[in-house]
Amino acid sequence: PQVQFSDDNARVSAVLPTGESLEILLYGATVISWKDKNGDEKLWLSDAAKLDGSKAVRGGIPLVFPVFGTAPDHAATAKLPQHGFARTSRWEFLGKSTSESAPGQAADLSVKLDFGLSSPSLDSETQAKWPYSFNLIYSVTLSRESLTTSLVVTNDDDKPFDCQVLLHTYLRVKLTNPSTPQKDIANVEITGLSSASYVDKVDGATTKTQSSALTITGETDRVYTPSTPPSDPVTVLEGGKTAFTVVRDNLSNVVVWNPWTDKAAGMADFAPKDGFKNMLCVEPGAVGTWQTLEPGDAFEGAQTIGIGY
Ligand code: TA6
Repeated sequence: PQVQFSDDNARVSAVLPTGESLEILLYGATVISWKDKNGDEKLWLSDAAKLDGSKAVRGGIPLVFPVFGTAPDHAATAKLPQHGFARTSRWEFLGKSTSESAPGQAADLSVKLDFGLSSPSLDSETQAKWPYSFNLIYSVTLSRESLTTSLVVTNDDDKPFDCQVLLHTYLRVKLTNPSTPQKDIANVEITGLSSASYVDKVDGATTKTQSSALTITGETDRVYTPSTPPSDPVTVLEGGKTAFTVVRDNLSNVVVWNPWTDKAAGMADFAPKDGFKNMLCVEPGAVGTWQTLEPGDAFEGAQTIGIGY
C-alpha cells in the first residue's frame, strides 16, 4: 500500500493495491475520504466543510473527546467546546503498518495508520480548560471490505479523569441503481437497534424503546444503548440492500443523527442544503455515562464499518 503526505503536510493518504483509498487530515485526525475499489466514496463530506483547520470538519469521521455534546453540569468539561477538542487539534502522524496475507495467498492487504495527540501538544487555552495529562492514539485501518477506527485513551496524570469518546461518522447514502426514484435517505432503513432503548433528543430527551427497523423521515438525533452485544452489527440498508454494517468494540452507545431540512439550513458549513438526503450519521461511542480513568488506566473503543455492496 502506498502512504503519502500532502505537500502542505496537512493530510495523509493511503491506497491499497486493489484500489481502496483513505484520506485523513492531521487536523482532528479526521478521515475525510474512504473510497472502495471502484473509487466510490463511502463517507459524506459537506461541500462547505472547512478543511483548513479553521473549524471541525462537517463530514467524514470527526473524533469526539473528552465530552460528547456539551456537559454544563460536569465541572471538569463544562468549559470545553461542543464535542471537546480532539477534532479541532493538530494530531501527529505516528506511522503506518501493513498486514499481508501469507505469501502466495490472495493479497488481502490492509494498512493501518496511527495518529497521536497528547496533552503537551494542546494549545495552552485548551490545556487550561481541561488540565489533565493524557495520551490518545487513533488507529485507522483500511482493508478491502472494511474500515476500522480505534481510539486508545491513556491517563498519564496522577489523578483520575472522566471522559466520553465517540466516532462521529457521516456515512454517504446513495443507491446503486440511480434509476430508483428514491435515490436518497427516504429509502434507507437501519436494523440492529430493535428493542434498544434510546434518548430522543428531538423529543425532550425522553427515553424510548426502538420497536423495529428505524427509518429517517425527519430530524433524527438519538442516543441508543443497545442491549445486544456490540459485535452485533447495526446495518444500514438502501432500497433493501445492505450498504453498511457497523460493529463496535467496547463502545456501548450508537448515536443516529440526521439534521433534516431546518438544521441543515442552519449550519453554514452544511452544503448542499438538501445534502441531508444523502448522509446518515451512525456514531459508535461511550457517551451514556462517564468513563473514569484512574492514573495509568487506558480505555479503548473501536468501530468497524463493513461495505455492503
Ligand atoms: O451527534 C449528533 C450531534 O450531537 C447533534 O446533536 C449535532 O449537534 C451534531 O452532533 C453535530 O454537532 P456539531 O458540533 O458538529 O455541529
